[in-house]
Amino acid sequence: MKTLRVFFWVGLVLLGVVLVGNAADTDQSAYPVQVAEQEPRWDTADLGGPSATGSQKPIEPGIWDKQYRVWKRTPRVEIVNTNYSRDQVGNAVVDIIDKEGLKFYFQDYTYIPVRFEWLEQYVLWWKEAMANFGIAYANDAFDCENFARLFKAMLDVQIIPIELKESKSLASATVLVYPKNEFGGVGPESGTHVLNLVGTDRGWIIVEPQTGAMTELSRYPNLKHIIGLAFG
Ligand SMILES: [Ca+2]
Repeated sequence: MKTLRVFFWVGLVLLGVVLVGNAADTDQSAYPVQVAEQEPRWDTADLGGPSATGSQKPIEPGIWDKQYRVWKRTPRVEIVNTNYSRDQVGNAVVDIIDKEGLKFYFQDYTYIPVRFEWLEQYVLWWKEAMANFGIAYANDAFDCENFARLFKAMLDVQIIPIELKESKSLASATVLVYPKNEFGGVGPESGTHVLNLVGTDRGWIIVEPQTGAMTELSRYPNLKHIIGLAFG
């Protein structure tokens, strides 16, 4: 009987250990892990912001041209035979915006404009590509700066087939702005907005990549609210 009693107590203690262990495991695996709010330890420019919204038509995937049964390429880029240094680009844009404290980001040294008619064709292709590829607004996940970066990247890549004697890139930039006034179906809104700027033989052209709207930089209704420009 004594042996049985010892087994009973040992069994009870082991059961207790198992139960307590399980309870601890449950606590440790609790999801989601709560992380205390932290103050950011870096300086940040607000690079995003609310942007155009609106219901989207159902997307037809692919950029297959049903009429010609081919993948539609971009219209071949037509460049202007003029080189601008980054200083010339910056000064020309500053003269038009005429505002203190503009921020410029240049990664290259020499820039070439495109023909305005080509830009018009490219924007038409871009609008069709957006519809066919399903490039659509999705809150922060794909909003103004995402549209602007993709528009710029797709435009910049057009230079690759062109034989160039010197190192240069297309004169295109993303523009960070406070959208105080409506332009191209976007705004007015609080926060910040990002859209595109392209150098052409008819001057600097603002493009709203979400809608394809275009205007001369000097006529852009938020000209005085531009914060900075990022060139390639
Ligand atoms: Ca975003």
